[in-house]
Amino acid sequence: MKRLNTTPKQDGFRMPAEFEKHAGTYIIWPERPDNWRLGGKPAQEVFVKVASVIGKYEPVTMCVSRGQYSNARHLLPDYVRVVEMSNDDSWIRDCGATFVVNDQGEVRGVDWTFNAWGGLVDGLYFPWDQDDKIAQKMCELERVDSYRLDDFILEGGSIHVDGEGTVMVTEECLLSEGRNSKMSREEIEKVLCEYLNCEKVLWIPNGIYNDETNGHVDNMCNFVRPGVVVLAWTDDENDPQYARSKEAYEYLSSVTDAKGRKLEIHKLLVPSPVLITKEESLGVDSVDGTLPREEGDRMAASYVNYYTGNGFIALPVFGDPNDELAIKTLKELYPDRVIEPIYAREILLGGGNIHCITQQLPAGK
Ligand code: KQY
Repeated sequence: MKRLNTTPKQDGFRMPAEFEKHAGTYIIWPERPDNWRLGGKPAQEVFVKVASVIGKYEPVTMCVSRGQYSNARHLLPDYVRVVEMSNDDSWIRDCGATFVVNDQGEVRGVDWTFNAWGGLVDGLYFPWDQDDKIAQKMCELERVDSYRLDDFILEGGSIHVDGEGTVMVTEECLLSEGRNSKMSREEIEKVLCEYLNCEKVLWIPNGIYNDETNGHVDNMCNFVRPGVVVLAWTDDENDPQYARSKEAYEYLSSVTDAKGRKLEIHKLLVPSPVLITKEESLGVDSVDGTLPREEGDRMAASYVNYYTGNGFIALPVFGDPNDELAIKTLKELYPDRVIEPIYAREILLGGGNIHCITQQLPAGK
């Protein structure tokens, strides 16, 4: 498979929105004991659930280390394809390929440099070299050519596109010191527009409070369709999330997208603060260089971290009264998709949620 020296924009390829048709979904199996409690066993149960639900709607590929291959193959239904793939952890949204398509239905991959959310500045584990190879391996499996950016660090969870020329990011993440700190905001915009084939970048100031990814947009705001977004929200003015959501709301109300549309903004209330328990904290191995999980720490819980697929929404729920409200809101926003709520506390304990563990392969024509 070729590594290309041009850009998707030059070649007529664009990143499709997640709500466009998929050819499938990729996931990586969780196992590292310094991120997932009890050697990853409770998380594996939820990953099986996520893969099984998504697999009802579109083909799922589960990438699994050599050591976990037999266990994963045993636990997953036979309609999930299991392939052996070395990895450092299970966040394929962030380290995997961002796929782009052209009008002929051809698919290619964008392979950003991955540095575990901030490298040696404020990254979440070390090393991350196996994760940085995942995108190329996905492209090889799919037999598609790819664009590799050796000098640009980006995670897939830090961007959302509407498929019509708009990309949405947060300043907190894209301008963080551990990523492309030598580049100006304008230079970063240029790379995003060339490699996603966009015309306009929307810069939300901040993401979810205490989000260890430096505020990925995929936990804060998502495109329902072009011109329509959902935003994580709280009405509690004493919650540190309030100022973040309010600022985002004001920003999004003041801008237009690439097509000149004002945005229709729907608020999605976050659950009440979700804190790590003592038992959960004790289940995680302590390793120098990996972010510790301390009792009482607030996790970055948000319903916005849902995954949109062919005919469904895989929605993380937390056993909170706001779960029902999130289900109701999304049912109204997505009348043609089945809302699939999945109790996702175990994924949250690892630092992300359902969107962070899934990466879509777009359908060609
Ligand atoms: O995209 C994400 N939210 C992933 C977070 C990774 C956490 C690693 N411990």
